Amino acid sequence: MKLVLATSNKGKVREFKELCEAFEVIPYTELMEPFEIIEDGDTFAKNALIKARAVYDALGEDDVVVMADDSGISVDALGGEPGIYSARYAGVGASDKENLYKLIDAIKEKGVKFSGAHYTAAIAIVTKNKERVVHGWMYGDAITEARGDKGFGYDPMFIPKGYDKTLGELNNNVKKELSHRSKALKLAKVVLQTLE
Ligand code: ITT
Repeated sequence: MKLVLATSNKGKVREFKELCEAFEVIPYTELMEPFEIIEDGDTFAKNALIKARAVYDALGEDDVVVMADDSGISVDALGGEPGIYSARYAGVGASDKENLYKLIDAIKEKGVKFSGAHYTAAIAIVTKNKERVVHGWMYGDAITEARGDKGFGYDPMFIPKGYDKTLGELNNNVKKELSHRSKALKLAKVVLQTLE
């Protein structure tokens, strides 16, 4: 069984590989030219399914399992923004840095130094006969400065609950243990076992 990951985000690929040591995950970008997928769903789950289905169809093989991750950060002081728009918060094609500093500025504009926040990950699994979506969440605070360079995306401004450092500063093992992605992936592994 070939397990293909429908993402072109290098940070996600690195984390999936670390979290899936027992089996091989192949990013679809190693099998074909990456192509644009319009993520026009109104939930993380719908967008994860859109990505997984698009790559499954493009591969055109029956005996393949495709997994996709749609994720983002939701900040309480901003009414849950950017949420599903996290990747394009500073505009379509914005870099991780541009998104990060736009979010820092948006929180500062509310007149606070930090806000409760959480990450969500929806992982979709698509095979010839089945489609499933599982979720994971990580809670903590979004702060108004960037600290550290570990992780990716919004990690330098996110302090997980129970810690006093950002995911940019903490050892990678902390994120591996606590993250929205690792929690969703634990459930995804259960789904994968039912396919075998
Ligand atoms: P693919 O669609 O190709 O998977 P993407 O980066 O566009 O890549 P999403 O649409 O799911 O993926 O957007 C996720 C956004 O949320 C993106 O800006 C990430 O930087 C951010 N994000 C998601 N998980 C994160 C994490 O674990 N740490 C930091 N930022 C994260």
